Amino acid sequence: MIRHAVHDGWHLTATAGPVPEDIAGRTVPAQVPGSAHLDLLAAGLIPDPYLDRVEEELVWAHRTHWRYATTVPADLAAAPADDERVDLVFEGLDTVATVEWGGHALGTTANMHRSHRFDVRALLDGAPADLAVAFRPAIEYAEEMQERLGARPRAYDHPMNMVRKMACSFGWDWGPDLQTAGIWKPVRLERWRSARLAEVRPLVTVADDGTGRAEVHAVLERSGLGDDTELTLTAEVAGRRAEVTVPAGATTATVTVEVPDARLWWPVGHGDQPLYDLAVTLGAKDPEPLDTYARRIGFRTVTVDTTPDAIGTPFTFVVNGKPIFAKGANWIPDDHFLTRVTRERLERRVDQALGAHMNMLRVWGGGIYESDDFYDICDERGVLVWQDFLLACAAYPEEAPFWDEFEAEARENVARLTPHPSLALWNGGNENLWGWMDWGWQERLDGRTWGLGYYTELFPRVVAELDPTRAYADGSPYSPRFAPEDKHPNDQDHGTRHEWGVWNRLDFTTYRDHIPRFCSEFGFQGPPTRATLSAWIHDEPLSPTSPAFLLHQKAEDGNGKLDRGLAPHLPEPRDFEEWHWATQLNQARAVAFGIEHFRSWWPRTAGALVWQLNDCWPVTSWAAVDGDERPKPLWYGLRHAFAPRLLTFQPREGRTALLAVNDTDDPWHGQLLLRRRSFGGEVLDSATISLDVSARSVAELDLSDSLVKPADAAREVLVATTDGARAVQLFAEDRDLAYDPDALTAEAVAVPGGYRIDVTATSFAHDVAILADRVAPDARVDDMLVPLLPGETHTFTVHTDARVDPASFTAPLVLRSANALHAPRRATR
Ligand code: BMA
Repeated sequence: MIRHAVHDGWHLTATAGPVPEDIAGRTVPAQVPGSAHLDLLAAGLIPDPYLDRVEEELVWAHRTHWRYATTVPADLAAAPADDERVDLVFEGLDTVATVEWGGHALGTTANMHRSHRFDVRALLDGAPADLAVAFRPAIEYAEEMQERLGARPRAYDHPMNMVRKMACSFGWDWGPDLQTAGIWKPVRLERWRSARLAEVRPLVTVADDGTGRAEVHAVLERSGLGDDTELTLTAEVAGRRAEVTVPAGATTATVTVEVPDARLWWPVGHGDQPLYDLAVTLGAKDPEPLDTYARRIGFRTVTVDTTPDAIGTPFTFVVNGKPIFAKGANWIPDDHFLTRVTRERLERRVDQALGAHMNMLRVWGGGIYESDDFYDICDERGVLVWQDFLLACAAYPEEAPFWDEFEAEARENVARLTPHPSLALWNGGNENLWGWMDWGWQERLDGRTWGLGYYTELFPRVVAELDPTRAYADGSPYSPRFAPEDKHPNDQDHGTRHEWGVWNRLDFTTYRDHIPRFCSEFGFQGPPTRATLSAWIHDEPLSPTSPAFLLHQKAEDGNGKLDRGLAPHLPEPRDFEEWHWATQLNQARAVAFGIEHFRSWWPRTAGALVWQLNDCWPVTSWAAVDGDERPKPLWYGLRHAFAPRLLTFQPREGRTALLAVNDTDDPWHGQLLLRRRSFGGEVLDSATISLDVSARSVAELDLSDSLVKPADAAREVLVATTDGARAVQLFAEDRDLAYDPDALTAEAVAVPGGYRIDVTATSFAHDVAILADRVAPDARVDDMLVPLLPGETHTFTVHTDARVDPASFTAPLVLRSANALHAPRRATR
C-alpha cells in the first residue's frame, strides 16, 4: 500500500450564487484540508468572520457554489501496473459535492461525517490529471430534501436535520451561522495490490484473571486484479504475536493477541493510563506487507450499570469493575472552522478539562465525530469519552438517502474508534427523545419518521455488531429500557437527565429540587473574558445590547436570562464592567451550586456533565473556557466544585448539614473546624468534629443549631475547614449582605514568569479574583473565587510574558470580589 497525500496546488473559485463582485469568479489559493471561508480570509477577500458583525456580511456564502481544483502531477497519476488498484480517498468532504477526475464525474457526496473512496485506476494514463471537487450549497440540498420528504421539527431555523453536515454549522445558541464548505479532511491516492485492510477493529477486553485480550477483527478488500491468494493477518502487542491465515477469497479475519497480567488503563484520578502499541499486518508471500495498521490500545473494561434499583434506573459508569462518578463537561467543536483545530489546541483544551478535575467529556451530537488526535489525547490523559451519534435537537427522516448515510457514518466511526480505551459510551443523540415527547413534534410530524429507528434499531445494531465491548444508550436524556412514552426520557429517577429549568426559567437554587441519576447537561451562561471581548467586539460604547455584542449572544432571550438569573443573588450592576464581572461570577456560582448538589448525592447520582467546556468562537455562552482559550471564572469554580475532596453545606431533612465528598481511593480522616463568624472576624460559635469518610464515598455531618443559625444573617459566615478543603456558607443572598466593599489590601511584585499578588482581607471577602487578562491578554492566574477571612492572606500567581506595572494587578477592575459589587457608585457612571 502506497499512500500519497493530494494536498498541493489546490485553488478555489466561487462559481455561482449571490457572491460579491470582487469575489465572484476569482480564483484563490486553497488550503487542503480547509474551507472556503478560510481561503477567502487568507486571500484578504473577507474580514475575519468572528469579528464584530462580519457573520451577517457573509450570509451570501450560504448559497454559494464553490469549486476546488488542482492538477495531480504525473508521478502521482502514473499509469497503474496490471494488478494495481488506485483509489482516490477523501476522508471528509463538507458536504454536498461532485468529484471530477480529468473531466469525468466520479460521484457525488452528501455526508461530511464519512469518507468517500473512488476507484480511479481506469483513468490514469501517466499524464497530469485535473482533479476538481464542486460543492453546492448544503442548505439548498437540505431544502430539497425537506421538500421531498416533508419538513421535520427542529430547534433552529435552518433545516440542519435534512443534510449530514455538522448541525451547528448552521448556527446554534452559542455558535455562528457560517455555513462552511470544503475538503475538510485529508485526501490521498492509495496504490495497492491484492488486498487492503478496509476496516480494522481491535476489541479490547480483560479477563477475570487479568489477561488482556485484543481481538482484532479485519475486513479486507480484494483488488479483483490478479490472483486472489491466501493471506496472513498478524497482530502484535507487547512482544506477543498472533497470526491467522486468510483463505483465498475470504474478506474477513480475526486474530487475537493475549497479554497476561496486562497493566490496566484507568480514568484519571483512579489510576494510570498505560497504553500498548498494537501493530496489525496484512501479508502475502512477499516480505513486504500488503497493508498495515498501528494504534495504541489500553486494557480496561467499561460498562454502564443500569440495573433497576429501589429508586429507579441508575446510570453509573463502571471501569474495571469499579463504579465511577463522572465529573465532566460537554464538548463542542473547538473552532467553528474545524480544520484550524490542531492537536496542540486539543491538548490545551483537554488539559483545561483535567485542570478542572474532570474525568469525562461528552462529544455532543450537534458537532462531529472528533479527530483521532482528540481520542488519543483522552487515552493518554485518562479522560473518558461519551460519544454521541450526530443528531441533535431535531426530528430526523429515516427515508432514503438518510438511512444509508447514517448507517455508513455509524459503521465507519464505530469501527474507527474501537482502539481507544477512553471511549466509554455510544449515545443515540441529543434531546431528540425529549423533543418528541415535549416539544410539540408529534402533532407536527403527523406520522412521519423522526429518527426512532436510528436510536432503537440502527445504532444499537451497529454497535452490537462492530463493537460489542461498548455500552449504548438511545439518547440523552434517556430512561434506559423505556420507550419515551412509557417513561419520560428526562425522568430524574431513570438514566440521564438534562437540567435546563435552571437557566431557562428557574433560579439556580432549584437544582436541589431534583436528584437525577446522572446529569448529562446543565449549565448557565456568562460572557467571555474581557480580553477576548476586546479582541473581537468593538462597539462604542460596549454594552450587553450593543450590536456586535448582541450578535455574539445567540441564546433566546440570553441577556434577559442572565439578568433574571443574577437579580435574586447579586446587587444590580451599574455599568458594563460590573455587569461583566457579576454575570461571570453568577455563572460560576450557579454551576458550582449544581455540581456540589449532584456530588453530594453519590452514589445515587453518578455523574455531572456541565454544559459546556469550550466555545467555537468568541461568544457569550455556557462555556468554562472562551473562544480564545481563556478560562472564565466558571473554570475556577469547576476546579473547586470538582476537587477530589469537597466540603459542601447542603440541606438535609430541613436542616443545614455538612457533606464531605471523598472521591479518592484513600479514606479521609481529620479534624474539621467549624466556625460561625462575623464578617469582622469575631468567632460567634465553633465546633470541632472528627472527619472519617471512606474511599469514594460521601459522609453527612449534622451541625448544631448554634452553628447554623445566625444572629445577624447579613453579617455572618459559617466556615468549615479541614486539611486541604474549606466550605463557606452565607445566611443571605449577596445582595442583602452587609459586605465591606473595601475589604481587601493587596501587594503585587514581579516574579520569574509573571507576578505574585498577596491579597489580605480586613473583613470577610467572598470570591476574590484577579482578572489578569485585563492587564495582559496572555496573563493567567492560578486560582480565583477564593473566600478570605479577616486577617487571611492569599497569594495569587499570574503567569504572563508581559512586563507591566505590578500594581496593575491590584487595580479595581482587576482585583475583584463579590464585595466589590457593593462598592459605592463610581463617578464614571
Ligand atoms: C442543550 C444542548 C444544546 C444547547 C444547550 C444550551 O440543549 O444540547 O443544544 O446549546 O442546551 O441551550
